[in-house]
Amino acid sequence: MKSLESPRKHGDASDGAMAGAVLGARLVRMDGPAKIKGAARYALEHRPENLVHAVMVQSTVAAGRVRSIDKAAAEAAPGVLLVLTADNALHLATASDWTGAPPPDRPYNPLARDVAFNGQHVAAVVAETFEQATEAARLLDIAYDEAPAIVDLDDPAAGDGMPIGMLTAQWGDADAALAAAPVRIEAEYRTPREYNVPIEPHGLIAEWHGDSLTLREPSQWLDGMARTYAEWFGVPFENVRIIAPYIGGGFGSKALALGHGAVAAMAARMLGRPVKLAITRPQSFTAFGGRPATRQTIALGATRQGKLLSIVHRGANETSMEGVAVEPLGSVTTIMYATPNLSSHQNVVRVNTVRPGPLRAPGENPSAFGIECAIDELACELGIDPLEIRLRNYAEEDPKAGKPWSTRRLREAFAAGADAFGWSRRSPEPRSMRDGHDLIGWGLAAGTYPVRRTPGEAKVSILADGTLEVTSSSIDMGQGTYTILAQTAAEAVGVAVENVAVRLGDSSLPRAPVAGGSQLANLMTGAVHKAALAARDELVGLAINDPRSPFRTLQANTLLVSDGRISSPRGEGPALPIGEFLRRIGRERIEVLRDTLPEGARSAADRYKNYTTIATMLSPTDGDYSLHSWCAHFIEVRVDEDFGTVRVSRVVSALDSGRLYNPKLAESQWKGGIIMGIGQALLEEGIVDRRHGRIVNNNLGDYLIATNADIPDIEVISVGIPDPHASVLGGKAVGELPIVGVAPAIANAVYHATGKRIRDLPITLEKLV
Ligand code: MCN
Ligand code: MOS
Repeated sequence: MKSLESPRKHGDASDGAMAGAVLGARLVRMDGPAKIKGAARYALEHRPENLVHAVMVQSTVAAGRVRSIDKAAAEAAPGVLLVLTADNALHLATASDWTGAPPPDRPYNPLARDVAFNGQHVAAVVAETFEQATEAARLLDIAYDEAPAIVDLDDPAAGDGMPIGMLTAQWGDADAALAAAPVRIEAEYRTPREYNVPIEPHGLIAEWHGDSLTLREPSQWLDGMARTYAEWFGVPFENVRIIAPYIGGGFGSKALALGHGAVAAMAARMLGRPVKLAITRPQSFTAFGGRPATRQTIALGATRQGKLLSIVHRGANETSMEGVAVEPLGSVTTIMYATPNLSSHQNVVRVNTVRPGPLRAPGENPSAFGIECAIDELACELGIDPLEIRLRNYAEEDPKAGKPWSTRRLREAFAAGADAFGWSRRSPEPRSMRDGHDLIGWGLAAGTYPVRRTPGEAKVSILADGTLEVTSSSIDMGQGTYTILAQTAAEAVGVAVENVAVRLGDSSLPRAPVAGGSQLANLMTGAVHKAALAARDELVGLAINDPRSPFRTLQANTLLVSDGRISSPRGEGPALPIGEFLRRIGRERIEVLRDTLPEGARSAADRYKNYTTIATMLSPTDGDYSLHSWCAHFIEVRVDEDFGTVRVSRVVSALDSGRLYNPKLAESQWKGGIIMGIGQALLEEGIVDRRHGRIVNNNLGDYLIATNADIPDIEVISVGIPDPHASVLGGKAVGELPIVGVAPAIANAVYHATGKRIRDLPITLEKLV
């Protein structure tokens, strides 16, 4: 049995697994059995010798200054080794951000003196046990000079914010066209603060050996986070190793190194012992930010036949006092429909909150909530079917970039979804479909997510026992990376997928870019494919040329590799298992490292930049085409007429993610995203205590996410075709696409059921009764 950190065997490969090609087969997740059995060890489950425990202490005011921290009682408490505050923290350097822009030359202190939000880290306590550290943290006596805070987007003191010029989009004369349009609608749409809440909370174990730092920390981007730690502590990048073979979800929140990580590494350095620091669930609402609250106004001008003449869009999202986090609210608005006139602007508004971060489909998600509700409102205004109005305004090319789509199977998605859902049986009037006490509503919305591209690197080894090993510092937080990379290598070399071991989640392995922006599957299958083909070529070359090869006498110019055997395409001579061949020629292994960097961009500096920043990431419109995934959600709700409770009773979604490397896993991604979308539509909302700017529902008991009982059967239909412009193997983005459009489909269904238009999420019963 190999180490559990390199899951090797596929589980039950039923479900048509072996039917057809290996890549594209419905294999179960190869990391599944270790997780189900509890054999998979997550970062915080490790117990290095001499381990000590750190806990974070967070501010209880939203603005002002830490006047004093009396540490005496805490320092005297049993087991306490160190009490860290802004005053005795190690001097760290500010690290560059993820774009790689040079950082300001000033120190970085993860512990605050000046408080910019409630829940900001102000101190940490390290003790022999977690309980001792927790108890001592309670003994810290912290006094604040409290200042007035801006609690949220609606605070009168917040103002309109500042414009983000980069996000302005305009063509034609949107205001004039709107004023002249025969039909106009205008409304404001809002989404609240939403949180990532992955089931595996954040935290790490940090350990120094001399100037080398080893971290066990869940991460969506080992190389990017390693760069940040290296810059903070002024050590070479190669000295930082992050290990995370298993990750319990991230949804965007584990892409960047965070303040608590700096604190743990700092404490480990000061004490010369490994430090474990676990962020508690309540702290995870302020140790990093989720999706910021947003508001947008959308005005649509149209002909009486429902043809759009103008879109005027103004959006704003909240950001923190110190950072600028942008949730691009025009990302769907500007490309979903054909319109001769458009103007879209966005502001960010500073409030006293932790800096918001990415949460599954940042931008596209709230953007679609606005435009996909608005188009529904226009359809209702005009008495046109919501599906029909979307087809009348179908964008045949990218209206913003003026480039052709590489593939856009949205028409096919509408058709397949409508057919499976039975959309033609919808009675158009609101409140016209009911079942006893339940008002029934059918709603529709479309979604999209861009295809981003960054080069990747992978190593494929053919071992003496005939098995393959794929290694990469990319990660699997549940998406299925282990499995699809095994499938890719198996198919390219010609061995059974059961004979492929994949090692991921260690920054000492070949480099990989961020598992964010739904790009990893396409990038890493591309890199593994290239390395695997090269490994196979080397194998065949040896079989043809090596003096000890039994194939040498055939004088063939090529050989077949399939089912783990080498043979002649003409059927002459032996069919030799790969392992036996390697033994005969006395080779231990064939090892091939390949990357997909462009020619001439392989210098050490280029590689460093590519893997540790997003500077080299191509946008969906770099090149001749505009690259996006697309989807259409058809959703049925049942609203209890007396109580206003909303149940989602049926979901049919048709999605275009291009070619699927593993339909079972892609469908699981899609269903997961739709489930998150249901939670977003009906439940999720960070509630701010207006007196202290504190998130009051900072736990999974009060911050509601969808549970099994909230989720009906979900039918997902793939309408994608291979897209050669999007990626080496023809796939497009999968992970974030499905959440886009779910909330507006539900809001539209609720309107159809009740005649009430709810434009601010979540759609709770008090808004309906
Ligand atoms: N896939 C496929 N065919 C394709 C593309 C993808 O079969 N053409 C499948 C594969 O199983 C692949 C998965 O879909 O592993 C996701 O691929 P991709 O869309 O490239 O997304 P990433 O691997 O880059 O994963 C990140 C993405 C993001 S950005 C968020 S946010 C998110 C998401 O994945 N967070 C997740 N899905 C998540 N799923 C889980 N379980 N946990 C999270 O935290
Ligand atoms: Mo995903 S929010 O891009 O990690």
